[in-house]
Amino acid sequence: MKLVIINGPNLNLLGKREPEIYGGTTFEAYFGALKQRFPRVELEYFQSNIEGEIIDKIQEVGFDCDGIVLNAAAYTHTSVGIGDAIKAIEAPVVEVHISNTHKREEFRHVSYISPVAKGVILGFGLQGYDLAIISFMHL
Ligand code: CA2
Repeated sequence: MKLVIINGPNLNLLGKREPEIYGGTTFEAYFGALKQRFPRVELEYFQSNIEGEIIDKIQEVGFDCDGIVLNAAAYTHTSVGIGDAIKAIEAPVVEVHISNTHKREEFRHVSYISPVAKGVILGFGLQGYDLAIISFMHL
């Protein structure tokens, strides 16, 4: 099984800024441990701060993998383009957020991803990515 994790803007700062909200672990360190926990899953990781690059990546892998784990970060709440890209591909997308966006500002309660996602996982910290991978497994 091949899964692609796509992270959106500013998630490259994980573990480096605002640890009280997003934790103290860098995504690279977490991703290394994640690959060890799921040795039979082929995992790819992509991060971009640029909306068009995220859309390009969704289109590139969307016909070629078994699923996408997407944290579109701030673009979640604004991007019709990312929502349209998800609609256009074959691979199912699981939306992940590290924080519980419903406990935060109202603008974070809106998601252009949720209506086109297979499911949504939020508020479990980085563990949400583990849960998203498990959701693709036929147990
Ligand atoms: O909780 C999440 O995963 C979010 O997608 C994170 C986004 C935020 O805009 C969404 O509403 C919820 C922000 C990512 C910013 O990441 C940072 C990490 C460390 C330091 C600063 C920002």
